[in-house]
Amino acid sequence: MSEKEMPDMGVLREKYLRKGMLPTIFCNGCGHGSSLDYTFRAIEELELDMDKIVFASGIGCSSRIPGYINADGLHTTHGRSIAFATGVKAANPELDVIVFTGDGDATGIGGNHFIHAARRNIDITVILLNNFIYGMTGGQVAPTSPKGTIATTSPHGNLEGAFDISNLAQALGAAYVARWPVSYPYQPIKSIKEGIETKGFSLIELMSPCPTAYGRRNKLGNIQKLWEWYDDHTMLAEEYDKINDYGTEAEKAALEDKIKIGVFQHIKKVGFFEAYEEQIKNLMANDDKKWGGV
Ligand SMILES: Cc1ncc(C[n+]2csc(CCOP(=O)(O)OP(=O)(O)O)c2C)c(N)n1
Ligand SMILES: [Mg+2]
Repeated sequence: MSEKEMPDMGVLREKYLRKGMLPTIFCNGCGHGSSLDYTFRAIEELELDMDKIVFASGIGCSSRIPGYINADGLHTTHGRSIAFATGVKAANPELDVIVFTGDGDATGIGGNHFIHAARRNIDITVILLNNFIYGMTGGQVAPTSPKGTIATTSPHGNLEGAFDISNLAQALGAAYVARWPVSYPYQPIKSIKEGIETKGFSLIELMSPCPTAYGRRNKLGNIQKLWEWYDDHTMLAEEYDKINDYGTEAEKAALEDKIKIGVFQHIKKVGFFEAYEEQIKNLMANDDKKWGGV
């Protein structure tokens, strides 16, 4: 995977976990712990200084993650992690700011913060753990829950269409957008690394199984079944797009059942704070034109 010999996960957990916070609140089979491992691995491979990273999160099982990392972190209010992260980056653009958020946190109550941070190309990395449900509060339907989902608030099946957050981020011009199930061990690590290294707004959406609040009610309570569901319901972007362009009508219709995965967007563009610093520099250099003639 990398040129450098990597220590195994046990060594990385020893190095990066905040031991006093253990055990985690995660249920058996929850994918959120894998996302934490993948992040440790990405940080190790990039040889980042933990004193120069700040983690931020909102509320939810996924949002508990910064508490388990031995680095500075902000565990904020539901849906507001991106607003806090923006503030941290504004105060000190030297820091790498990494947000852990849930699908409910980022697409429901925090939807507008997400939209405008992506649109403004704020230089933060958002790791969004999508388990298709409000996990922490016991399984209410989320904006990401697939049609037909059985949840405490949709006991007869969800009638709404699911929110494709990666698609939205692309439309907003985010610099980096990728989606992977946590059952893929290598690609999430690579995407987290690329996301951190990309200037501007990065979204890494990780499909993270929730056997307790989502799986149990949807006949996918056994973790193996959830992983098989991921296998059956995901398709690599290249293949998906080919079918979408050249497939038969029947093949195209079958895409309705598939979630596209892969790296969707990787653009070189100036991040918001970089542009801001540049503007200040120019204004200082042209003091007489400071107000732009206004
Ligand atoms: C303002 C506010 N509204 C509602 C809640 C209740 N609440 C806590 S976590 C949560 C949902 C979290 O879901 P998600 O972000 O998907 O994270 P998960 O637990 O699934 O990882 C909700 C609605 C809250 N804490 N604060
Ligand atoms: Mg969730």
